Amino acid sequence: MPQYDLIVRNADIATVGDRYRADIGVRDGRIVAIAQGLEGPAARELDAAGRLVTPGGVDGHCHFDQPTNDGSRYADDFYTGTRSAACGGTTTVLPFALQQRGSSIQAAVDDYHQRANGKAVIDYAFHLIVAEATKDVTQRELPMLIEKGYTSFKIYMTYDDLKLADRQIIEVLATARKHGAMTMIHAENSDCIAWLTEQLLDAGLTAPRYHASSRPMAVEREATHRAIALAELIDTPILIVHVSGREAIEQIHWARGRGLPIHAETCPQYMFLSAEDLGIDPDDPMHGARCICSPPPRDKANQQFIWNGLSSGLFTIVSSDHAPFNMEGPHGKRAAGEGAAFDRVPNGVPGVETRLPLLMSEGVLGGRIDIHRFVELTATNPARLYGLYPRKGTIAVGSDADLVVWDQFPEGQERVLDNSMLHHAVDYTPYEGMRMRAWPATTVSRGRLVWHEGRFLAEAGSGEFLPCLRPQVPRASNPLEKWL
Ligand code: DUC
Ligand code: ZN
Ligand code: ZN
Repeated sequence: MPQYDLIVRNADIATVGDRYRADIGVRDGRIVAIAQGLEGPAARELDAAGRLVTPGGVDGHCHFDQPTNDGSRYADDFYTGTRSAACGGTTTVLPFALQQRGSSIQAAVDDYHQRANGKAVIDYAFHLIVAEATKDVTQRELPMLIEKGYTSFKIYMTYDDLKLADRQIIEVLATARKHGAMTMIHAENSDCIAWLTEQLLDAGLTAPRYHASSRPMAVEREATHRAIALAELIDTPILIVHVSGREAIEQIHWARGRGLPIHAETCPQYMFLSAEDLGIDPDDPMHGARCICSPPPRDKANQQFIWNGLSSGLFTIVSSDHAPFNMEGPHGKRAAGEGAAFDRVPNGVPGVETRLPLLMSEGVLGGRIDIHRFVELTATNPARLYGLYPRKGTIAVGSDADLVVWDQFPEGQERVLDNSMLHHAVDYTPYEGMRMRAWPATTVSRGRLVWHEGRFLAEAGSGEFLPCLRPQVPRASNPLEKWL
């Protein structure tokens, strides 16, 4: 019997701390040896030929088959969503089990398992969305679910059917502190958005580009500051999700200076899109709807602030916030009708497959971040934050054999991004036409080649559910003061 199921030979291995040339031996889905000149035999050998090999990506924020209540429908289910992730080098995803108001979180978890079961092609864990923070939820359900491996939850400061009042946010944060969970916060001021939206609609300003006017940076800045203040009061870590702009970044920088355990996520849409992408195409007034997401992409100058936050260490993770709606058909961006006002367009952009290639191309090969920071932002830190490290997020003996072997394209031979190259079920990509300097040649998920030489190879249902441990980050800024 061969000693290894797979050996990846001549890998240029990059982790957060190291870079070296070695062979990687895999047995039963795990890395069991890393050495130069590893002796076989192996059932299969893959020659990386000196190419860069990074840990499989961990996408800490994506939406697949999430229930909606406005007639829209997410284009990707767990099969197409995880297929797309795998083809873009991601081997673990964390989508959201959404609590419906009037219902329990357990019901949402049960429903979401049904949706994932038999479909996912790579491993997955669930975040919980807490839409109603009753006493039963904060004192019974969340503690019970945390014990079962659902150790992170998202709460919203906006969206009428999801938003929590400050008092409820405090209750959730206190539960997170007591039981060691991570709270992810969508930080935008709901009342400001409602008022600005009303003014814009009253003035007849309904086109997609007014989405950005209805949610300016101050709206995000205020809510980010408030979230930080509430987390400081409870003395618990939080993650501000999808940070879009320099004004929110300033708040996070300020909080870090105070020693507060505030973590921050950003997404490719804030590095590569701008408010101009919401602009009007004379031939299709809905064209800009493809880039409607919240918070919205900002002015072009803002992109540099995001890059600065990535290189300086301000951002903890880069996620896709993959929220896939088709442009065509009755359940996508036009669900409220042709020419519907911006506030009725489903929010979100697809990006689970392009997250890693974009950051490798423009971040690492573009000289903005080094390869170690790339690994930290896209794999190691999300795994740590959500209690999956070191099983996921690194290349080490004992870790799952989740790997990406990279192709790089020299100047002049870049691959031009086209939606037909992608494996999601969405009819567009907001990054159409971008010149890619790198793309995964092979993705390995628990020792299986799931993407190789341009072919998707995994079986529906071969991904496994991952119960999460507690976040591996400091639990409080002042752990000596245990007053809760
Ligand atoms: N904003 C969110 O908060 N979630 C999904 C997509 C989006 O744009
Ligand atoms: Zn959000
Ligand atoms: Zn989201």
